[in-house]
Amino acid sequence: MEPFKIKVVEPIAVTTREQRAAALAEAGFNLFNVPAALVTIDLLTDSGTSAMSDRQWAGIMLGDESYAGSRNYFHLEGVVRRLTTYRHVIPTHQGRVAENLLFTTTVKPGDRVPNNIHFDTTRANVEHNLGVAVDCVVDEGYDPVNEAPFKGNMDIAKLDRLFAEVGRERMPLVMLTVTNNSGGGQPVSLANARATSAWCRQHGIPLFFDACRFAENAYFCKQRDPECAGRSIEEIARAFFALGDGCTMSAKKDGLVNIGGFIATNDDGLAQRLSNMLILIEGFTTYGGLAGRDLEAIALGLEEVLDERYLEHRVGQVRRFGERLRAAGVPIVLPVGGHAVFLDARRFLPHIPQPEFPAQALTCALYLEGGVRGVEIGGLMFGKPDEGTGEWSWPELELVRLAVPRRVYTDAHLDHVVDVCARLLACRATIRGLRIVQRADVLPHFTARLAPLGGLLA
Ligand code: P71
Repeated sequence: MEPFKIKVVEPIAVTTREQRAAALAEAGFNLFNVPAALVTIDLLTDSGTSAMSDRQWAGIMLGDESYAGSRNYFHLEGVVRRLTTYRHVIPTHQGRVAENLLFTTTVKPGDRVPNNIHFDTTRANVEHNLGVAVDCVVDEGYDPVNEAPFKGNMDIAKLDRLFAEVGRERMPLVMLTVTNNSGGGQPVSLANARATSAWCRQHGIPLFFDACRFAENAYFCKQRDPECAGRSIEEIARAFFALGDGCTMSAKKDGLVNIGGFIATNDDGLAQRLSNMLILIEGFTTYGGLAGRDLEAIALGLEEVLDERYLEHRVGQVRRFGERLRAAGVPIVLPVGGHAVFLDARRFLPHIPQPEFPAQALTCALYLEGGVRGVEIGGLMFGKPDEGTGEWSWPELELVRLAVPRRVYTDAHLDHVVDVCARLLACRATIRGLRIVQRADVLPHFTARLAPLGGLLA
């Protein structure tokens, strides 16, 4: 059962199919353009959508809004130092700013940045600095039916190959994303983090964690790795962080807040450069684009998220959601990750070829059928035309992510989503693909407009 009771409630939208059909057309078949007031169950993201605790709301009232040296900053600094072992704690208003700071201060044109799998904002920030983002996850990370326990692991042989190709001078840092969002929210094992760290040390390359979901990753380690079984979540998390030179973090995930992030590191010179850049784009070093009250909520959220009863419920709810989908015959990525269930659109809609955006078509169908909003992680997000030839390259995976906000929905809400998926499965032959009408070059999925090629969506 939920290890909390519900103190504040918010009504959810009830819409008709006609309203949803009109909203989809208006939105250019892009769910980012649909007003939240027309969404019944919003699984677009687990980012910034958490319900805060009464303790966090009380903390909000203790916000110290001084420009410099807010007491909430020192609270956050203390919590992050203890958790991560990193000395320098630089707040940002969300994760991608931490990425922007990191890559603008470390990446030169032509540099390679390996990661298990870059999340889209991470990749975009590397590329914005004219670097090349290289995904080096183990092969099973791309196999949606392989039930290996740590499918987020880095493939050290892929790091070796990249190094042999470009050398130390072209590799300013290595990133490791825990859990591996774009690969299905799959965890990285402590042994793999250790091996990645040893590789980095051996080659003199800094290792940074993308720590968005570090607590969920630690919980998986505790469950699946005998080495971690007897340790607290905090101990496991600290063991990870201690292997690196720093981390970027969107606190909108495991910080259990609606806005916030930070970058932390032990590198004094880098911290200085990051701080200078922070002042240019975000604000002074003790608030980084946030209000004092936000810093307090993050400090408290980072403590709450380490509670094993919370994590057991959190990860368990997502797992049960996946199990019920699986029982209904819906093809999903296995094993179920920590923050989301990923529908495998290739198997759900085998009749739609990748250039017709099967995962985006499924995302639209889920909304039309039941007011459920997921997000496409496939050809719309990661496919792109070659600058010269115009020929498209496509990602390996065509997924629809149903991300579960923390402490927001009950299992009954998720049962509705399972029903919607089952109904669509029964009529899947009527779902047809989409074509692009309008597309931006950077992070195209946010603003793209599409049109249906017929069938259910037309
Ligand atoms: C997620 C998000 C947020 C998002 C992004 C794009 C479309 C929809 C929602 C953000 C992450 C992340 C990882 C591993 C960095 C960021 C950026 N994820 N790394 O999964 O998952 O953090 O949003 O605070 O800038 O829905 P930010």
